[in-house]
Amino acid sequence: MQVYYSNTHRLHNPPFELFDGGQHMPYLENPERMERILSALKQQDWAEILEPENFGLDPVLAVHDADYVDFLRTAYEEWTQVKTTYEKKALLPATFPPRGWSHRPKSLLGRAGYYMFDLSAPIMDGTYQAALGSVNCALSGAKAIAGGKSSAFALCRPPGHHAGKSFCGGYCYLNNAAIAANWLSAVGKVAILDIDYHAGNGTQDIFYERGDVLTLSIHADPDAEYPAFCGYADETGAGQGSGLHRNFPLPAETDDAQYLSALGETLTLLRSFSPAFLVVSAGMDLYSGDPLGTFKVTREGIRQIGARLAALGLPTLIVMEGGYNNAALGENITTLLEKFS
Ligand code: SP5
Ligand code: ZN
Repeated sequence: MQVYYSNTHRLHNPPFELFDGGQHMPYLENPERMERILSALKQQDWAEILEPENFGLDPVLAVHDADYVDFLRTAYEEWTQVKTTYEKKALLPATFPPRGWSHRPKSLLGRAGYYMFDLSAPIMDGTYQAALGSVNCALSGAKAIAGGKSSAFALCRPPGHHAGKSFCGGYCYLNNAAIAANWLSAVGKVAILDIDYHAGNGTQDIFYERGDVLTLSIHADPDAEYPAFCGYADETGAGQGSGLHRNFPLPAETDDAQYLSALGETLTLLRSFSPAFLVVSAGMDLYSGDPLGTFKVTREGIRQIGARLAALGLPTLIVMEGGYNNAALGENITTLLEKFS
C-alpha cells in the first residue's frame, strides 16, 4: 500500500494548547504522533512510504475561500510585525464573533478571531507550509487511487476535518480529506466516511449543500463533546445536498458492538450511494485509551472497522485525522490498514 508522508509537518509544533477552564496543556497534536505511526509502518512489508507530489494551490482553493487561505499564508509574517508588550508565541486571538457579527476587521488579531472557531489552532512560523504538505499527502493518495490503486494512506499532519471553507480549529487548518475528495469528484462519485472521535464539522460545512458527495460521520455526541455546536443527527444536508450528510452521534463509553452497529448503518448508506471512491477520515481517538476520547473501542474493534471498510471493495483513500495516545497510534493504524494492504 502506498503511504504518503512529508516531513514538513515538523515545522508546525505549537508549544501549548488551552483546554476548557483555561488550562495550559502540552499540545496533544504533536510531531511525535507521526514518528510513532511511521516507525510502525516501516516494520510492515506492505507499506511503501513515499514523498507527496506538490499539487499547488488550485485544489485547495477549490474547497477553501481565497481570503481564508490568504490569511493562513500571511498571518504569521504579519504577526511578527505586530508590536506587543508580551512575548509573542503563536498567533492566537482572544476575541471571537458571536452570531450576527459579520464584519471582517482589518487588524490581524481581528481577522484571526474571525477565521478561528476555537483556541486549538494557533498559527506559527511553519503552520501554513505544514498544512500544505499535509494536503499534498492527501492529494497524492487521491491520485494513486484515481490511477487504479485499490487503496492509499495519507499520513497527514496537521489533521483537517475540523477546517471548513473559511475557518480553522480543532488542530485543523486545511481540510485534507475534503480537498482530496473534491479533487476525486472530478474523476468519479465520492463518499466520505469520518470515523474520528469528534464530529467532522469542517467536512460537513464544505459539502453540506453539494449533491455529488455523500458525507457520513460517526462520533461522540456533540451534546456532551467537542465540537459542541455541530454533528447532531438532525443535520442532514441542505439544498442539492439534502439527505447527503448524515451524523451518527454516539454516547460516552461506546464499545465495539455499539460502534460496529453504527458503522453498519453507514455501510448501508455507502452501498446504496454506490460511489466510485471512498475517502475515510481516520481519527484514532475513537480508541479506548485516547486522552481526548471516551469511547471503549478496542484494537480488535479497529481491526473490524478496517476489515468492514476494506470489504466494500471500493478504491479507498484513508486520511489521518486525530488520535492522541501516541504509544498506541502506530499499532492502531497498522491494524486499521491491515485488510487494505
Ligand atoms: C482532529 C481532532 O481530533 N481534533 C480534536 C480537537 C479537540 N480539541 C478540544 C479538546 C477538548 C478538551 N476536553 C478535555 C477532555 C479530557 N478528558
Ligand atoms: Zn478527533
